Amino acid sequence: MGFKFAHQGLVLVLVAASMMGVSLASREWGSHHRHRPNNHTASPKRVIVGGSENWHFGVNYTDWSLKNAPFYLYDTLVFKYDPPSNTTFPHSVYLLPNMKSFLNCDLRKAKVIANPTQGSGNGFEFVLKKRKPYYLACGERNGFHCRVGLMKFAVVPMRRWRH
Ligand SMILES: *[C@@H]1O[C@H](CO)[C@@H](O)[C@H](O)[C@H]1NC(C)=O
Ligand SMILES: *[C@@H]1O[C@H](CO)[C@@H](O)[C@H](O)[C@H]1NC(C)=O
Ligand SMILES: *[C@@H]1O[C@H](CO)[C@@H](O)[C@H](O)[C@H]1NC(C)=O
Ligand SMILES: [Cu+2]
Repeated sequence: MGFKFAHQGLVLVLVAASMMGVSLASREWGSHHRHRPNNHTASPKRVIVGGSENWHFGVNYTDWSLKNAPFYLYDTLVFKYDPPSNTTFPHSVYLLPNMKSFLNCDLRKAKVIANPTQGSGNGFEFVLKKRKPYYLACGERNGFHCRVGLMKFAVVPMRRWRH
């Protein structure tokens, strides 16, 4: 009972950090992951967003990002989705400017980084080049995929120390 409660508390902290961008200073962010065995000498990884689910409506990508954290600088996120020629529900990838637009799925100032055709084949690759929060979402149906389809997540790449 007590353990389960404590565990849920930790999950809530992680979710809060992810959803709200709480204290995104790397020191704080890193501390949330101190219990994980980070391999700082590993080379950048190429991560398929959603794993075998790829990028589609209804997958909880916040949950996915928490389970796949931490991400490091120069890691590559790969977004895979069917092109409009092969699906009636195309997707896309937008970069949202800040936490508020992310929480509201407000696309007005968002930047398209991959249009509906760019996720086919080997997928669209996005390299995390800066130490800043990246707010990513599907932009289809004016934010409906983001809001209702849970197609959004935030990542803050950490520095990978070299020894
Ligand atoms: C860390 O990653 C490097 C490169 O992938 C690997 O050679 C090394 O064995 C890993 N170390 C640990 C402790 O997992
Ligand atoms: C998505 O996952 C997060 C983190 O596990 C969780 O807090 C949230 O409630 C989930 N959202 C839905 C709609 O299931
Ligand atoms: C579209 O679907 C067809 C038939 O399933 C498949 O052969 C083709 O490779 C698909 N094209 C793309 C771009 O995914
Ligand atoms: Cu979508």
